[in-house]
Parts: sequence; structure tokens; C-alpha cells
Amino acid sequence: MNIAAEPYPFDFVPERCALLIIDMQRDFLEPGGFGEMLGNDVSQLRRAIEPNVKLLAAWRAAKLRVIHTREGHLPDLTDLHASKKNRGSHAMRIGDEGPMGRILVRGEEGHDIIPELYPQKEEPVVDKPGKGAFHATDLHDLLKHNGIHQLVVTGVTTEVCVSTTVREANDRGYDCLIVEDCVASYFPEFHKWSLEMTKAQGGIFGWVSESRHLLGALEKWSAETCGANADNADTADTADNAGSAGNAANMTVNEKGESSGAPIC
Ligand code: C5J
Repeated sequence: MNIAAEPYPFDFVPERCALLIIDMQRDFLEPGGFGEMLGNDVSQLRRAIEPNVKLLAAWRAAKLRVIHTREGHLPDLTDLHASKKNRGSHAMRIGDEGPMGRILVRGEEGHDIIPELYPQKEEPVVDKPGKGAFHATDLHDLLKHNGIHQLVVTGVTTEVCVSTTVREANDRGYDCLIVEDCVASYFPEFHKWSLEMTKAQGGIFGWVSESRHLLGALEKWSAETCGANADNADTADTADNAGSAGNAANMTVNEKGESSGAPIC
């Protein structure tokens, strides 16, 4: 199924494609969080929330793979390189007490994912110590176990963790599509040029599209793939109820987040 994208249409294979939502964490996005404390305008990031909510609902309704990531470190900071800890001139550093708990430390309030996009129990959450989601994580194994070859990537920030992850994925053989209205940066110019770089030279790192094109494709796919079963069901799945008990019942996922085969409608 072709999706309108730049530099040319993306050949979307839903059952081989995961939605990868990068670092939609409270400390980066919420007023009063660490990001704002550093002087950033969080409204620049918050504009991506609503398009992500819609895309996630459609992805869940289509019963396709969703994976979330969070940037952060172990409480004892043994996974934090000195170079990352010491970089910059901030008064506050990773591990210090911030406005929503210890900064970028796993288990703290600010480290968690915003409530609007909170993961469901069958959706793996990859905790990453670096900017890229493949560095020092089992993301590559998780994707291979699930037969995933393509990634639709959303989240924050465009030029840092989104871009780094897409470049890592590209070098590992994944086709990546970044959803322009579902990624954001505190710096609009960096956002713009990251997307330009991604799609330059015939899509050197991947494709760029908009959520409306994905939503159209997901609706079509859901109707074609799940329509027949839904017609026979007592209650048809909708974006409102998918992802709750109905969605979980159709996926076999173990406690490591590995699931078997393609989703069954
Ligand atoms: C992310 C950052 N998630 N900007 N982190 O992009 O430090």
C-alpha cells in the first residue's frame, strides 16, 4: 500500500511495520518539567501531542505493533557516561533532583510518558540511556522477533533522539518514515532541517509524510483486513475500544514484549 511521502511514496506493509514513539516524556513536554526549567518553550513540543494521540488510536484500532521509548538512566547512574553527565554548563545535571524528581532517572515522575500517550500493557517500552533507541537496548532483537522491517517514527525531539534513532535504524536495514506533524523540537529550524536531511538525496535516511496520509492508509487496511471479522462480531472495534481488552486478547506477547506472528483481527 503506497503512502504519499517525500521524496517518493512509501510502500507501507502494515503487518511488518511498527509505530515507534520516541521519548514523549513528562520532563521534556510538560510545563514545570526539566525542559522548561532549562528555558525551553514546551509549546513547541506539545503541538505534536494531539496528532500522536490520533495516530496511536488508529494504530491500536488496526491492531498493529506499537513501541514506546524513554530516555533515562539507572538510579545508580552506572549507565551514564561521564561525557554525557558533564556536557554543557547547566546548573542541574542528570541525576540531580529536578522539578519532577531526579532528572532523566528511571522510575521518576518526570521520566515517565505523558498521560495522553500512556503505553498499554501489551506495548513494549524501551528504556534507553542514549539518544538513539538502538544503543544499549534490545530494540533490534524485539523488532526481529516480531518480523518488523519498517518503522513509522514519531516523538521528540526531531533533531536529537528521533533523528539519531532513524539513522541507527537505517544502518540496520529498516525503512523509516518520520511523521512530520508527530515530531517536534524546541527549535523549529532544527526540526525543519532534520526532516530535509532525512529525505535528501533520494531519502538518504528515510521518508517524511504527514499523519493524515497514515490515518487514511490505516483506515483502509483495517476495513480490508479486520472488516470481515468485525462484521461477524457482536460489537465492532472502534478507535475508542480498541487497545483495551479486545486488542490485548488478539496479541500473544510475553513479559519481554515479544509477540508472535502478525496480528489477528
Ligand atoms: C531527546 C534530548 N529525546 N533532546 N532528548 O531528543 O536530549
